[in-house]
Amino acid sequence: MNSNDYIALEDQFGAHNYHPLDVVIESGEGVWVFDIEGNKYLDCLSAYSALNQGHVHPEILKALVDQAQKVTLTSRAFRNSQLPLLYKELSEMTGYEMSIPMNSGAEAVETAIKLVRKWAYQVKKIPHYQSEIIVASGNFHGRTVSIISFSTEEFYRKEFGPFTPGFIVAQYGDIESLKSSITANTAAIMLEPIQGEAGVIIPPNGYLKAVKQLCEENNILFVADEIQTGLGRTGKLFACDHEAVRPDLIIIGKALSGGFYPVSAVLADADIMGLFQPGEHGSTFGGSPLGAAVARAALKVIRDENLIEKSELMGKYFMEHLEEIPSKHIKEIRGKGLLIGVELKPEAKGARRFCERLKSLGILAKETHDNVIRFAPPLIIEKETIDWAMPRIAETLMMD
Ligand code: IF1
Repeated sequence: MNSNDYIALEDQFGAHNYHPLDVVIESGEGVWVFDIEGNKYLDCLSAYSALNQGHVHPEILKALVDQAQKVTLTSRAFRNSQLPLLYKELSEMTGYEMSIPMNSGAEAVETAIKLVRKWAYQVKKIPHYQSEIIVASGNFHGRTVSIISFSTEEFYRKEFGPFTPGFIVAQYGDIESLKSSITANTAAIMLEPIQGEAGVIIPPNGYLKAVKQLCEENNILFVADEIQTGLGRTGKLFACDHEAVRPDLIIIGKALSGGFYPVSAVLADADIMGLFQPGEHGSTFGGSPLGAAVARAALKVIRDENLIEKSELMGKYFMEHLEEIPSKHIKEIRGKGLLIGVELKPEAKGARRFCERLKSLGILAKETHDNVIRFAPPLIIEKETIDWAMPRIAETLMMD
């Protein structure tokens, strides 16, 4: 079977909820992936930052195989010997007293919403069921019905209603808009410190600090969705660290497993996380020994290989070289660490054709919101690899 055969199978038997580039990946190693025909590509998407540690990292693979040979799933009806160690290591690494394990990012966001609402009624004493969560325009937090209920992207919501109430949308990056959205029933403000899917949108300097202060003044929880930006992607452990802001809740996922197995979590201190009582929330696979072992190894790789510092250094190097490309199509280059967006002018006729061209030159990147090319390679990327990629990226951006 060649790539076209696989594509035909997918089109016939699979739901058409994606429009992927036509590259059929068969294997991966580090920053590279290989298609059915044996072509080699530099992965500049990293599965939307789930592969910060690179493809098939040998240490995470070993943890997965070793644990899979012992026990994979216990359910939370019983305890297992991996989860407590993950809890402890997460706490030591992040400074949060407690965490709760889930699987997908969306599930962890749902978990944070439930926890915030419980806090609203039990601690803030908001009348039942009046609590409100303020979110940002352009947000992306996942695909569940409650989460799309507060998406501002019509396409993600259209014909999926009725929707979940209790969410108020404020303008992202605009502190005044947040202020005017606060009521006596506001339980939390939830946002991405950098908006990934909206096109690598970085809020004005000082915004996160101002959000945190606003929350403190009004007895509101600050929830940061760091599913995409966390665990080193932006050159700090968390993107909020760039402004020395400590949210009340942090949601992580993606790179928490280095791409092996869906593992997500919500982090908080005991005064908040302690509100969940037995039976009030859970998941069959969340906190499984397999997931916990994989997550422990994934975190260890981030520490042992200094991926946070590498992300900062290589991100700078990548951006500097991008900025040297004299392309008439570029409107703006923005990013932090290795989360980089190249916004093209509307006249460039869309980012998709540039991603297609990059693919033909051996680089996989994905357009977001029509006009932005996102570059987010694994954090293990070396200078030499960026040097290899840059002439190809330049050639692509210089085309007519
Ligand atoms: C898809 C986008 C990225 C996320 C943040 C929660 C979630 C995500 C900040 C949910 C997920 C993904 C999902 C993926 C594409 C992707 C994406 F383009 F759609 F927006 F990364 F930029 N919070 N982001 O970025 O996590 O439930 O998927 O584990 O195909 O939907 P999940």
